This record gives sequence, structure tokens and C-alpha cells, in this order.
Amino acid sequence: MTQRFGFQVHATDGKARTGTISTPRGEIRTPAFMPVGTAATVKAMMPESVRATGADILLGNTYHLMLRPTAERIAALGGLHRFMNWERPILTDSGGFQVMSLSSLRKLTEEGVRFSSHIDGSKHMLTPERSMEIQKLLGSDIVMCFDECPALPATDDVVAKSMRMSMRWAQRSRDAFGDRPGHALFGIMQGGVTRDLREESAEALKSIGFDGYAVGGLAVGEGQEAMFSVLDYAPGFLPEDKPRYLMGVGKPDDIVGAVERGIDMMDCVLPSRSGRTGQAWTRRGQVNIKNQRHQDDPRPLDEHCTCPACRNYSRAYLHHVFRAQEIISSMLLTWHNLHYYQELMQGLRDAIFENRLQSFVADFHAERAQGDI
Ligand code: PRF
Ligand code: ZN
Repeated sequence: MTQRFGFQVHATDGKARTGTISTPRGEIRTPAFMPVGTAATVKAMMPESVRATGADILLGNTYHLMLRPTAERIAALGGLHRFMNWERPILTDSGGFQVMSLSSLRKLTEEGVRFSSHIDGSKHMLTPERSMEIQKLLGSDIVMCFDECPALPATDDVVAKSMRMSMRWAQRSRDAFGDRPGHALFGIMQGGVTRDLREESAEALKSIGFDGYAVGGLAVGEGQEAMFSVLDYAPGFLPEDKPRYLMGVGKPDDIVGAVERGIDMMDCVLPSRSGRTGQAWTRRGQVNIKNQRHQDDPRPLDEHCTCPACRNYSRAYLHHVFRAQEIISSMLLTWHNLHYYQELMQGLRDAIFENRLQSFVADFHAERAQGDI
């Protein structure tokens, strides 16, 4: 093994950090945004195009891949990287969160969760041990602990019991993962919006010891203000010398606020999913390409954007292909959205490195406040 897993912080600005995560499959510049490639594809994008937007790492899902085409099949075909033609790092989520949102007939016990597939109704069981086995079969570079994310709002008692079970599952995940040089295992903090529970969870994870630490259990309907108030303290409970990953976040302004509060990594389906529903994200905020006002507009989505959708096509064309349900509509809008997200991350990294994050953030909000052209 030539390159072990590692994290180096290059510069800080307030609580924000910029650095590099090193893995045998390449470096990840932080703060990093991970496009979501749930079913071994970032929908509507070729992997080389995803790379061209500036992505260093993708997210894959245990839940979806175990059901179809199965982890064993992917392993027999040489692992997820070869299977999907993405040679750079892949982080895989552990499955529990997706079981709770997608499957039916779920039964949660100390052992794990039994559920029926949302695809064909077949019965399956996920446990910390089985999740570690699947993520190993996939060949994931960054493996996530198996956890439970309770739906909010919930009482402190419910959140505390769930968090404590997730911490026992974190220890079982650690034991099952074993020693795998070049591969990382991340713990996941839970505890809802309760400070004491967040601190208890962080202490439990730190005493087990992980290569990185995620903040789970946020962006589940509590609202941005409540999420930011947890992020005002939660990253501070985690080790400074390990990456901190905020799971499932978010909109561009969520990302900026999370980075200001000390988050290093994020993932979200938003740029890819909203590209397929006609929503574009630009410096000026959200643009709904379905809107009639674009139908005769010869201007690009964003005249400053260098993505193929903005360099080569008009708003009128993007409007037309969306209305006509042409496949290129999803391709162009997804590309633009991922490009915008990655450019935002590069802007944040540069601003932190040059100690001007506050003015970068002020400009970010001022431009959005102007609204779409
Ligand atoms: N746990 C896991 N995956 C997740 C979450 C979590 O809490 C979230 C919460 N936003 C998104 N994805 N394992
Ligand atoms: Zn663009």
C-alpha cells in the first residue's frame, strides 16, 4: 500500500478549514461536495463528465446496490469503481438511513433492521456486520458506520435511545471493519437537536476511534435555523485532525453555512435530482427553466458559467428540451448544477486559504439577493 488514508488541514479561517484527504485512489480537496451516484451512476452524467465538473469523490449507496445488482455481483465484476468506470474515491453510505426512507415492512431491533425491498418486495436484513461486508464487497474507499437516524421531531427520550443504539452499532461496525489499510471508516454522530446528546454521541465515537466523523441526523425537516444552531457546536465536539462530514446537505446556502461552521465534506442529491426536474442553481439563486419567461430568451442560463449548458445553449433551448421531455434536458441541467456546486466549493476553498471567507460569503448572499437576471 503506497498511500494510506490521511487528512491534512492546509489553512483555517474562523472555524472553516481547507485541506486534503489522501487515499490510494486520489486526493479529495476539502471542503468537498460529493455528487450522489446511488445506483452506480450519477444520473444523466458520464463519469468523465462528473470529473470535468470538478468532483474528487462520489457517494454510493449500500441499500440500493445490495438489492440491485447485489454487492456480490459487483464484487465478482471487479468492484464498484471498475463496474461504474469511476477510478477515483467512492464513499458509501451504510444503508440504514435509506431503509428507513425507502423500504417497507421495516422491523428495527438491536440486531439490525429487517425490511422489504422497494423494488420487488423481497426480504432482507441489514446489520452493522452485513453493512461492513457489503461496503467491502463494493470496494468503497470511505465506509460509513451502520446507524439509525430517527425522524424529527421526536422526544429527547426517543432520540437518546436511538443515538445510544447507533453508538453500540458504531462499535460493532468498527469491530467488523477490522484493519484495512488505505480504506477509511467514519463514525456517525446522532443526537437530534439536543446539545447534551450530540456531545455524548461525539464522546462515544471518539473513544472507539475513527478515520473521520460524520454529523448525521440533520437536514431531516428541522429547518436551516435549527440545523445551523446544532452546527454552531457539534463540529467542535469532534477531533480537529479528522475530516467532518455533514450527511445529506444541501442547498447552496446550507453548504456555505456548514463550511463556515467547520464542515469538510457534504453530499446531496439536490444538484442532480433538481436538474432532472427543470431546476437550475446559479449565482443568482434558483431558476425554473419550465417557466414561460424563458421560451424566447437567447441568453444562457448564466453568462459567467463555463459549463457546456451555458457555453453552447440558450435558455430558450433548455426550456424547449425540458418541455419536450428530451433526455438532453437532464444531461445539460445536471451538468450545469454539478458545475455550479463544484465552483462554489472551489470558491470556498480559495477564500479559506486566502483568509477572506467572510467577504466571500457576503458576496455570495448579495448576488443571490439580486435574483435571476
Ligand atoms: N445517517 C446516514 N446517512 C444519512 C444520514 C444519517 O443520519 C442523513 C441525515 N441527513 C443523510 N444520509 N447513515
Ligand atoms: Zn452552466
